[in-house]
Amino acid sequence: MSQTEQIALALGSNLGDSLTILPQALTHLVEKYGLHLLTHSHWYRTPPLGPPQPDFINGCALLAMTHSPTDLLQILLATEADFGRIRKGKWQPRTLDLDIIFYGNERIHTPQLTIPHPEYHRRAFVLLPLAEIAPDWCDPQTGVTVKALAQQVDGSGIMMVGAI
Ligand code: A4P
Ligand code: MG
Repeated sequence: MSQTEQIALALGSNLGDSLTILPQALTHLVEKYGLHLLTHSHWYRTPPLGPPQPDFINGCALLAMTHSPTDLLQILLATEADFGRIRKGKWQPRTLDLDIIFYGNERIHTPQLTIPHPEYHRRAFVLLPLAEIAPDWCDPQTGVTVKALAQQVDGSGIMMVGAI
């Protein structure tokens, strides 16, 4: 059995009933795949980064599990598919996007997986919810805390919408 790792997950949705889909996706990860949910953030309505498309609902969660990074990615891709995600190309509206931000203290660079997530440190829609639940988590590459990164991004237009 591998050792237990803590992971930080970013969740996003801008198609369908996003405020129902996101908490259901967390329940799915627990009930179908045995991941242990430690905590999750509030849900936030966020303006789209990139081409014009509907606003997103975003949030973050901390989970514990013994899966390897590649097994975890397969679980996340299968969960996205279970929630009706159809891949039509980059930056298309989606019912569910699950991105691994941190996997313990590991740094991973393979064709399939980059951890820490390569863009998270620029994205207010990840950093604001993540700073709620993991302000002191240090980026394994730079040593900078989530709280410090969150203070450097422009969070205008981002609104908390959901109850915990
Ligand atoms: N992959 C590599 N590293 C990771 C990782 N750390 N976590 C690979 C998860 N996946 C990772 O993902 C494509 C492949 O990335 C995966 O199969 C895996 O092998 P995808 O979800 O199909 O691709 P995508 O999401 O369409 O493209 P991309 O580049 O991941 O888009 P982003 O960067 O996720 O951006 N605006 C707001 N406000 N909120 C959002 O959530 N999201 C996007 C999508 C654009 N604008 C947004 C939001
Ligand atoms: Mg993704």
